[in-house]
Order: sequence, then structure tokens, then C-alpha cells
Amino acid sequence: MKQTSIPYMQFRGGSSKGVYFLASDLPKDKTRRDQVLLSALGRDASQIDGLGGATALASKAAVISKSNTAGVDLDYLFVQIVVGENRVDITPNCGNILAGVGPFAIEAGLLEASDGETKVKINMLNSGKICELILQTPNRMMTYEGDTQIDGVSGTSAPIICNYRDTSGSACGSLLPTGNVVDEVNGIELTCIDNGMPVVVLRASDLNISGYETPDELNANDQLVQALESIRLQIGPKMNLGDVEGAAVPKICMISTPRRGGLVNTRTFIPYKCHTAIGVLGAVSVATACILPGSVATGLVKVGNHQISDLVGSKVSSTAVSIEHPLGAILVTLEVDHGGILPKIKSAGLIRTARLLSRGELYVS
Ligand code: NQM
Repeated sequence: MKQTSIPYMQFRGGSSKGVYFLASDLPKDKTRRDQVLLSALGRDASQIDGLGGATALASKAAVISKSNTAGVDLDYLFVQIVVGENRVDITPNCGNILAGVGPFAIEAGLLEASDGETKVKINMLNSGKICELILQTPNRMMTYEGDTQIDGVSGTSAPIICNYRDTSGSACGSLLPTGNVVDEVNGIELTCIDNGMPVVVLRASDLNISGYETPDELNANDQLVQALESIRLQIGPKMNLGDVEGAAVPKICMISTPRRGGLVNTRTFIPYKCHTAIGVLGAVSVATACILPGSVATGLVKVGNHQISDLVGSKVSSTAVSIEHPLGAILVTLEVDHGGILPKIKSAGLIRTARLLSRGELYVS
């Protein structure tokens, strides 16, 4: 079989792993591009014939180019290779893979690094939203070494600061895609939100679980998995996502009271298996749901440490909230404008790390 080689790099981005390409190294035609990505990562559930890791978190690709948009450095398309289904999904974005986009651009010579720190503005093509990354670049070189630890990744690395601007309605068109703060499906109350990632937030106790189970325990709970999928299929079209059977969104997040001083505790299905932690933009959306007056989080979130209640009535304020997940927590800094009827998240900041794992020629048939 004749093979074609394509330059690539593989990065750990946050708590995910992906294969990164220059857009100019892939076919322009979208159908052919997707076929190349499927061959590159693997078409079947084992992904034995590609670089994918046979889990949703390691079956991801990024396609990157210089941006033509004024004031923006890069365009980034996130591609989820749906494990075992021989197809891709470009509806959702991925904030973990995004963390590797700046390092990739420097390594690939698309961007020049400054001495010390380099700021990179990225247009996220999946949502049309902007994120600014701040990278550590001593002596104008990308460095991966540092003291920052993120839950879900062993060891420490250089921090990558990710500042998302106005992420609301990234895939659904509005922050509250159903038009309601609370909806009900199968007798269960939900808050459907899209602040960077479409997520259905519901109380773990309403599904007869504690919310502190391990992801493996939840994945093995057939009754729960079926209940979540039934809710997702019914609410997906009402979130402007059309028929969501087989789709990567909406994610579905079960919340409970925090146990480690955070804002809330989470278990998130992404959407067919429980995340070992939580996605970046998923966490931003869940944090937003938790500070919406009247959401399903009312009474569950721990405002004490974070003074969320102090924000109400103020104009713009910045607050750091910690979202607990199975492997620890993720800290999200929200800049909130409380001037309107609903709080508006002006920006969300997070710290991630990334590491170049390999680079070279990837062969596809
Ligand atoms: O929400 C998992 C991940 C993600 C996506 C997912 C992500 C995000 O952990 O921005 O990062 O929810 O599918 O990489």
C-alpha cells in the first residue's frame, strides 16, 4: 500500500493528548482532511493502526495556521476523532489541546517567541471565540520545564496561562441555549449552559448517586449511563445542537457539594464515558452554571470560601473558583459583570501545562 508522509507533532495539552498539524500540510478539502486525520489517529476502537490512544482524551487533533484576522496570531481547529466510529466531530472545542497550540506554533516556526514570556492570540475556529495564551519562553525558546502541577498529569511543567474572552454560546449560540435557567427532562431538573462548551448540569442526587464515585464505578452503572443518554438525546435539539446521537456534545455533568474547599464537586460524562477529571471549557461552563441565580446548583455550591454572594450587585469583579473532579480540582478565574439580569462572564482564566512528546513524519495510506 502506498503511504504518504505528513509532518506532525504530538503534544500533551493540559490533561489531554493530541496530534498537531499545520493546516498547509493537510488537504484543503474538508472531507479529505478528515479522512487523513482518521487514518493518522486510527479508525477503530483500538486505534492500533494510528497514533490515537483509544480514549476520547487521547484521540484528538489540532489543525493550525497563521490567522488573517487583525490582532490575532493563529487559527486553531480542534478535531475530535470519535473512538471506534470512524468519524470526526468538530462541533466542540478543546481547551486542553488549545494549551499546546502556542508551543506548536513556536516549534513549527509559525511564531517568533519573545524573551521571557510570549503572548499568543488564538482564534478558535470551532467556536469563533478568542483565547490568549501566555507561554514561558526564556531566551526566545519554548520551555516545558517548570514547577506547575495540574491535576490529572504527573510531574510538573512550565505554566501556560489561558485567558478566554467572551466564550458564551460557543456551539449553541447563547449562554442558556434552551432559554431557561432550569429545564426538566424525565422528571430531572437540568441547567443547560454553553460558556465555551455545551454542558447539561444536573444534581448527582437526582440520579441516585452520591457524586463521589470513581469514573469506573459510574461507567459500570448501566442504569445511570442509560438515564444520562436519554436526557441528552431529548435536550440536545432544544440546545440548538440538532440530533446529538453519537455527537461529542453536550457533555453531561453531575454536581454535588464540594469536599475539598472548592465551589462544587463534579463527575462529567464526555458524553459516553466519565471524564477522569473535567475538560477545561467544560469546567468554565460548569463554574458559570454554579453562579447563575436559580440554577440547579443553588444550595449545592459552597460560596463561603469564594464569596460568590459578595459579587451580586457589584459591577465587574474577578473571582477564582475551584471545580472539584475525580483527580483533584481545576481553578478557574472568572471575570464577571453583574450589571445585567444574569451575570455575564467577560473572561475566564486557567492555568494549563503542555509538553512536546514527539515530532516527525506521520504516514497515512
Ligand atoms: O472542555 C474533554 C478534555 C476535554 C475537552 C471533553 C476540554 C474542554 O479534557 O475544553 O478540554 O470534555 O471532551 O480535554
